[in-house]
Amino acid sequence: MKLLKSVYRSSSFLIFLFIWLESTAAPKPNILLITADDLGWDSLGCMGNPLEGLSPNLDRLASEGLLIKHGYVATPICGPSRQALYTGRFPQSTGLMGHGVQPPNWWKLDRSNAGTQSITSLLLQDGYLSGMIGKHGSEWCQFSLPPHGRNDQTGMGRNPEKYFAYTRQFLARAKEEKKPFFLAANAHDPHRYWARHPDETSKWINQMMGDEPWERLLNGKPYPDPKSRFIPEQCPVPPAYPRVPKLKESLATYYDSVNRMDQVVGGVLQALEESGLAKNTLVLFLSDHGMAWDLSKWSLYPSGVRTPILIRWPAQVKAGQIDSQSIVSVVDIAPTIAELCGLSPMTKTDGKSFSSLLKKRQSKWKRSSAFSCFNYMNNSPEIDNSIDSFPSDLPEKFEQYRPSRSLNNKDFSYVWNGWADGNRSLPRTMLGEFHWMITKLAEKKTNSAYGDYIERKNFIELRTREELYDLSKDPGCRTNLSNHDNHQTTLKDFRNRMKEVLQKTNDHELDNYLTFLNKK
Ligand SMILES: [Ca+2]
Repeated sequence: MKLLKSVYRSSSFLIFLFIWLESTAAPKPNILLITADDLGWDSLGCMGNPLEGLSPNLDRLASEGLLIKHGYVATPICGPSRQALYTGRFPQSTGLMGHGVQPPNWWKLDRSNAGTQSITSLLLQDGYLSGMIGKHGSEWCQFSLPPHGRNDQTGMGRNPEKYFAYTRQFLARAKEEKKPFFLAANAHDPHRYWARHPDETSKWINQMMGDEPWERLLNGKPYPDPKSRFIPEQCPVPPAYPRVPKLKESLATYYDSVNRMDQVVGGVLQALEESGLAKNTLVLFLSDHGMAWDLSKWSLYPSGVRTPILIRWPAQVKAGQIDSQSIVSVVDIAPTIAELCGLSPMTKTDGKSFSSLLKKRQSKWKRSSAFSCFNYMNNSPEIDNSIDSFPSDLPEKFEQYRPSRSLNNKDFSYVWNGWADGNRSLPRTMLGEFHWMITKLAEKKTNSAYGDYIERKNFIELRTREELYDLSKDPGCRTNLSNHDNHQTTLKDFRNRMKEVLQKTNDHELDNYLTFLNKK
């Protein structure tokens, strides 16, 4: 009897303890995920860009939390990069590798993406109020509220007022429903066409806005012009490109778009501030990949895949932290959010939680390099139906298929271009404004300022099978060291690591990579 009484007493105590712990447990954090579209990693003041007034809102955000300087996306084009962000999986794992028909038939023959989770759906199932404004993310993403992404709703993703208004409305609803929230606010700047760029025509705007009526501002556009008007001569040129006036003119319009993206972020943050929910809201900012020029977008150098990751969470993360050492991959973000929000660990992810980086500087985080890849821009139904199974010579059969794989860290960039044979070219869809500009400029060979333009033009089109760059000496990735005697140990190390990643993710290019290595 005594024993029974004691058992009864201890279970009552446990139940009481459980209820008490439940009621005093820290409230779940809110998540505000903000993304830029086609933003170069070095195009923010907090990342060292010297252009005055370029990104005041993001610079402030960085100073109020933790700035991780070496973040890397999974692939340098919109759709699959965002899929990787939300699912925590690389493109070869989900089959969502480009735009158009997804996944391709040949991928589905021996792989499946069943069981792929997205952080947005997991949070929704956990009781979060979830929503999205701007560019949509992933077919696995589900939200409490319909995505607020139409061009008339967001002013083509470039109207700060519209982002402010929707965020305010969304946060009011979260407060009313007394739910933690997840909101993805995705700016379309600085995606082309850039502000005041000659290609930013009313014809293009009308085309983008479609047939439905839309609100025209005084400038005749659905979005305001940026507050900035940067002077071309003062515009810094990223290290991959020559510092010539023609390029600076174009870059000034890019930087103006960066400034307007910063205003969009400012609007979203202002709405958060006014809601009174900022303290327990984890704000996370990153870009989906680099600037829309050749050697950046569509490329696997840091200019294509590196991004700063800004994290502010006043309740848990100390302000003023800068982490210049840690390497974080975009596939690490979803598992990190899952952990911080108290969800079960994601089961299918290719990443891992970096929550230890948020709480203490001396963390156990270990990632020596980040993997990224490129497969193709667009897969069409005709092409998809004409290819039965994955052939090792797919680049010959499908002009869009240009498989590249890379490993990046703060010291080196290693790239393998499985398609490059010295003759085969990148398709037109992967050749941007810079390529066409230098093609024109290269005609004026007499001008010594244009230097090695012809050589660069050929390199942009053809690349080479294997590349290795020492970023401390060569941040613009211009001197390929893969054949240099004194870099063979580094090269070997990267090859081994690459082999491991391709094996671990069951990459369809693994056999081609092994064949390449065997010939070495
Ligand atoms: Ca993009």
